[in-house]
Amino acid sequence: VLRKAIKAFVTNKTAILKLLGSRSNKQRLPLLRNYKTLCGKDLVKDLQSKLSGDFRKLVLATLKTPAVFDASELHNKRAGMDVACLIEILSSRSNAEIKEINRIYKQEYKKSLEESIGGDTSDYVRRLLIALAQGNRDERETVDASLAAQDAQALYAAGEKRLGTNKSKFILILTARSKPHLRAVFHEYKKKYGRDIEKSIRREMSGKLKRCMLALGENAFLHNNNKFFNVKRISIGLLVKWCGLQCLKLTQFLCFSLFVEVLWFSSYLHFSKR
Ligand SMILES: [Ca+2]
Repeated sequence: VLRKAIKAFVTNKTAILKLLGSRSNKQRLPLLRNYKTLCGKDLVKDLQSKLSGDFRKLVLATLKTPAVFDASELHNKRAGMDVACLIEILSSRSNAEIKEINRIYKQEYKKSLEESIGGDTSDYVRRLLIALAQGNRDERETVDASLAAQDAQALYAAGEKRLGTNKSKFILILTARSKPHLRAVFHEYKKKYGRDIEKSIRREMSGKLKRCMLALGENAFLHNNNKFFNVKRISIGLLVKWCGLQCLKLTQFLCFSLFVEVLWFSSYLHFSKR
C-alpha cells in the first residue's frame, strides 16, 4: 500500500500520513522490513527522494526508533551545543533509554556520546551533561524525607548562604536525584529558607550553566503540578503554530507524544494548508 502511495501519488501526503500515522513506532519497524522484502527497496531512501522540506523531516522522523532519533538529535545539536535540547532529551529519558541512546550513538557515530559532549563548553556545563549522559539518575518513586531535607540544606549552603557558589553540589543533586525527590527538595527549600529554588539558581548561576540548571529543575516538574518553575505548557495549537518555525522540535514531540494521533491530524491540517 505504501509503495503504491509513493508510486501513484509521489507526494500524496494524505496517504502517507494515514499509513504511518496509524502505526505506533514499534509497528513501523516491521513496515520498513516488509517494504524492503516486497519491493527490494529502502523505504527511507524512497521517501527521502520523493518528499521534501519539513514534511520529509516529519515523515522520516516517524520512521526512526525513539533511541535512534534521540541519538541523531543529540549528534546534530551537539555541534551547536544546543543546551536546551540536549538537556530536554537527556533528562526526560529513563536510564535504560539513555543507555540505549549511548549504544546507538557509538554505533552510528563511532564515538561515545561522552566524548562528543564538551569541547567548546565550560567545564561545569560539560560535567553536568556528562553526568546526565551516564543514565545513573535515581529512579525510585519513593522519597526519603530526611535525605530531601539534607539536600535542601546542602543546596542552600552551596548557594545562597555563602559567597560564590559551590556549583558541583548543585550539579550532583540535580543530576543524580529522582524527580519526585527533587520536587520534595525544592518544597523543603522553600519551606525552610523562604526562597524559590528557581530564583536561587538565577541568582547564583550564569550563562549556559544557569540555563542547564533551570531546565533540569523544570524537568522535575514535567507531568506534575508545578509550583516552582514556569514550565512552558505546550498546547497542540501552539505546537502546530511552531511547526513552520521549529519543525524538528515538533517532530521530536510527535514521535513520543501520547497524543500522536491527534497531532498527526493537526499537523496534517497544517501541512495541507501549505
Ligand atoms: Ca552565593
